[in-house]
Amino acid sequence: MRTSLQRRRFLELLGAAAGLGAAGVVTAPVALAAPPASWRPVADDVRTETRWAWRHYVARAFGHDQIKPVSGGFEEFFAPGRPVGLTIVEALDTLWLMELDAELEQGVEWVKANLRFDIDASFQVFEANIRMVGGLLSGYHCTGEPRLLELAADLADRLLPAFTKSPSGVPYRYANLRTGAVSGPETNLAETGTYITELGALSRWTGDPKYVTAAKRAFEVTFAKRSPLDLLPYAVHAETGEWLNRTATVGPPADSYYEYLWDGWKLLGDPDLKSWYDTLVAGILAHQSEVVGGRLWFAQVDAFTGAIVSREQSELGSFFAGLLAEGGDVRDGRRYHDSWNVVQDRYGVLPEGIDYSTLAATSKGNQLRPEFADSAFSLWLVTGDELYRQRAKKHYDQMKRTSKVRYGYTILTDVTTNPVGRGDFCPGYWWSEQLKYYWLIFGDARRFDYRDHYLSTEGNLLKGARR
Ligand code: DMJ
Repeated sequence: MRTSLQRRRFLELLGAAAGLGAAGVVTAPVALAAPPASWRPVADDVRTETRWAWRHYVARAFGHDQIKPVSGGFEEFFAPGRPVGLTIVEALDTLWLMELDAELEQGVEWVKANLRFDIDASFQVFEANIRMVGGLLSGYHCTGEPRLLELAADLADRLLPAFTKSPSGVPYRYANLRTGAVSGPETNLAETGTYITELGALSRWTGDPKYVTAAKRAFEVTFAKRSPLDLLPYAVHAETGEWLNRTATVGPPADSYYEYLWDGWKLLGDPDLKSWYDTLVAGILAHQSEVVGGRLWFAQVDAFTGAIVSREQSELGSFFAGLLAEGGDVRDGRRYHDSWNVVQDRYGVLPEGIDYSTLAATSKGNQLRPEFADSAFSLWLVTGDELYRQRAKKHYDQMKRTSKVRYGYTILTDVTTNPVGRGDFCPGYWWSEQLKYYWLIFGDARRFDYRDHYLSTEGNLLKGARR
């Protein structure tokens, strides 16, 4: 049986096929479109794989940050010997969306019984925010469990000294969760500007503006120092707010800075954020885009002269295709995704880095990355084009073929060899990102509002849960 979403799209296609324009006016006769194929079995398979991997995680690594799915061991992400159940927190909203309610309950019970943040260790503020604060908030948004919100606020309070102790307002990279000591003043754009949606949601849900105010200040300071080309170098000093280099990139460690300008506008409706996004993305399109062999790429350039300094492109940059489309530039979003699709076809699994002038792999591993599926999902939502489901399916099939091991899914050390080289760990974001994107793009998830939602850079659902 076709799902309701597919049915809606089919009716839209019928409208197009019947030549009905926007106001129902007959335009031109076209051939009747075939109904879209059912993707339900693929969605069911994603759910089965999720449950299978969860059971191994519970059996071998429950409460630890990440499973080592080859050996069956585990490891912590933030601080050695200090687990915070990262995988559980990252998985909460994914389990809820998939209606894996028994597994979700296991996770929520673990969090309520065990998770405490009075830890004498320095946590990376950016990662703690997008993964833990975001994971707890999305868990709260989906389940309504108040303890998840309390824990998110407690952790955010322990991270806030990174902002409030900074003379410039650009956050330090690390904060000690117990003492509030901060460190790591040499930072970058992603670690400066990837807070506004988690902290904005927290401000809304707690009624305390201190979180969103801190996040916005970091944007203000850096945006004000943009180059005359409207570009930003990626390295910045937290204490002075001065740039530490001249190179602009859309990849790491800048990527989610741009994403959160758009996302902050989308979730919070702050027009400053949209205006800053528009200015900076216009600068990027004017000075960083380059077409090679008919394919669109984004060079690393000197932010002050526009001179190209590198044609190396990180796999993480592929998120930018979806962002462009969400931000209204569907044409360039499609073109950039097409470019990455050529790389996916060449290697099967995207390597971490390529030189886009030759498509040679400059970094041959793959850290079980979600970005290509993320932007396929965004483009599908914006355009309704089945092409993006087909690309996401290829991404999923290749992941199953190469990364599935005895106790779960693992990173790859070399995608260019046959067989591929494998590492031994499953990053937390895998639970929050690609599993969710696959589920939402192939299924017709009853608990997800396809028209009005917000998914963070880590795939955390902060708006759009249908409870
Ligand atoms: C995730 O933690 C987030 O997507 C982040 O913005 C950067 N990339 C990793 C996954 O690759």
